[in-house]
Amino acid sequence: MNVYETGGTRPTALLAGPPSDAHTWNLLYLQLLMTELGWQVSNLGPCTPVRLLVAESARCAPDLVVISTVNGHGYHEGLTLIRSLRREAHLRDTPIVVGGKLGIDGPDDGSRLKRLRDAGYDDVFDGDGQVPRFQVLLDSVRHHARRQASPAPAVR
Ligand code: B12
Repeated sequence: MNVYETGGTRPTALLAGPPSDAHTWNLLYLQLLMTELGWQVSNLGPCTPVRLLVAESARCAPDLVVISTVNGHGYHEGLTLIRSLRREAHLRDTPIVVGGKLGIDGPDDGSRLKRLRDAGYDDVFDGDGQVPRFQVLLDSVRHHARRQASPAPAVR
């Protein structure tokens, strides 16, 4: 069980690029950012097969799964990917987010983002300038995970 206090275990994240996406520096950037913020990050790298993502998340039960994609296939591939992940019992309630450059015509009017959320992402970070909002999400997941990790007070 994770205990996110001094000396305890840090919150954990699985980070991956989807199967078609060969870009790497986006993943390294996020890995460094999250590590600096106190997370323990397992970076599965670019072009991560869905089977590997499913198997690794079963093995390490992360507090958060982060999908980063910049090659422009993010909307379409992101939909297929989240449907596959949410079919797995162990990933039904895990926070999963996607971000990067999701399309090829810039951030959209919101309708594609809504489809991604409706399909199962907890949040979507499309386009530049999303990192501050992502940090808020990280804080919120960390607090939630810490509450779950704390034993309930004894009732007398
Ligand atoms: C280097 C590069 C490549 C290299 C990648 C090498 C490697 N091993 O990484 C190579 C040559 C392989 C490549 C290939 C392609 N690329 Co390229 N590539 C780039 C380039 C020049 C730099 C990317 C980079 O490293 N940036 C540095 C990192 C740190 O920044 P970043 O990726 O933008 O990530 C930031 C944000 O997006 C954000 N972010 C990313 N993910 C997430 C997730 C979350 C949760 C959050 C909050 C934020 C976030 O945070 C990061 C820091 O700010 C960009 C153009 C550019 N100047 O950005 C094009 C670019 C990404 N490529 C592009 C394209 C189209 C391709 C190809 C399809 C080209 C082709 N026709 O073959 C292929 C796709 C290959 C594939 N299978 O994926 C387009 C994508 C278009 C779009 N989405 O609008 C870009 C934007 C170029 C362009 N202007 O058209 N590419």
